[in-house]
Amino acid sequence: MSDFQQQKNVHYFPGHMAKALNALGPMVKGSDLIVEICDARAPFSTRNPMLSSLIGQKPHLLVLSKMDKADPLITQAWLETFAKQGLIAFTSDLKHEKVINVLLKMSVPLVEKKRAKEARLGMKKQPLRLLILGIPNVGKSTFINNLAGKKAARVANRPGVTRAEQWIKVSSDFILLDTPGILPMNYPTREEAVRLALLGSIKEEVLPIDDLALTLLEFLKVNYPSSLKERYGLEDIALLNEKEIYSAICQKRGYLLPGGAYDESKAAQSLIKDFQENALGKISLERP
Ligand SMILES: Nc1nc2c(ncn2[C@@H]2O[C@H](COP(=O)(O)OP(=O)(O)OP(=O)(O)O)[C@@H](O)[C@H]2O)c(=O)[nH]1
Ligand SMILES: [Mg+2]
Repeated sequence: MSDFQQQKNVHYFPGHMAKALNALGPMVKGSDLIVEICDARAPFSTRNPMLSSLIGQKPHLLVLSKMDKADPLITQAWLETFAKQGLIAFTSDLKHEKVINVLLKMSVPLVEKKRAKEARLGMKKQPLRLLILGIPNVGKSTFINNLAGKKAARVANRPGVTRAEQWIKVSSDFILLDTPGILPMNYPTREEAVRLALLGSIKEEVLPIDDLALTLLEFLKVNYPSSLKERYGLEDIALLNEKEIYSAICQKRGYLLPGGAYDESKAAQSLIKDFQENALGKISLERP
């Protein structure tokens, strides 16, 4: 068994996923609209395909977070793909854009039934109860803060949810569960696990950093050669193998070990950091 397989077994023991999903049942039950968040740079790996069976017929909206970090053309292609699947989705920079208006607009078709029922019963329009769901690090808390802001008023517990959880009144349209539901990760393949680690959803320590960087480098070489060229001042990237690219980075940056050999580990680390901080530009790791 490879190191990764062994680690995988530690982190993804059987039954874990079903248990984690089932635990979300009461939260789902108590809400009107599920807001699933995934990372726009890898909307496949950062979603859990089991979610749809958990939420059944509940209205469901998908947010592709970190728009500011993702390749805009690829994000657009993802949105079109989701639209074809009948899944309402939008993308956002949750750190800098207010989401309430887009949320309001997107939720209209999803809650027609609820609104029709209220009208039939002569009831006033009730605020929608939102539940935020997503795997680790996709932006769930940022989304909640974005909506609720600092002035968020806490409203009483509602039946069906754990006492520790509070509903926050956002506006006359929305109330929000203050704790997001953490979705378990799908059992990732090695390739998916690398992406999840690069995006911070799996602890980087789970995979050797040199492996992460090498996979990233191979990917960038094929998909974003000009970003590599520009960032590190490289020529004819197609003619260089990975080791030669590392050497070139070390040379440009002065990453040398005592004795003068190239410090490839340092080049690997800075490659990952550059990707994560968008020093290589807007990069998506998965296309539809
Ligand atoms: N650039 C950018 N950063 C974002 C965006 N959304 C979230 N982040 C950042 O991503 C990181 C994770 O965001 P959180 O809101 O803590 O994610 P979470 O899903 O609550 O994470 P856990 O609680 O660990 O599961 C933080 O550093 C956020 O600032 C976004 O749209 N754009
Ligand atoms: Mg959080």
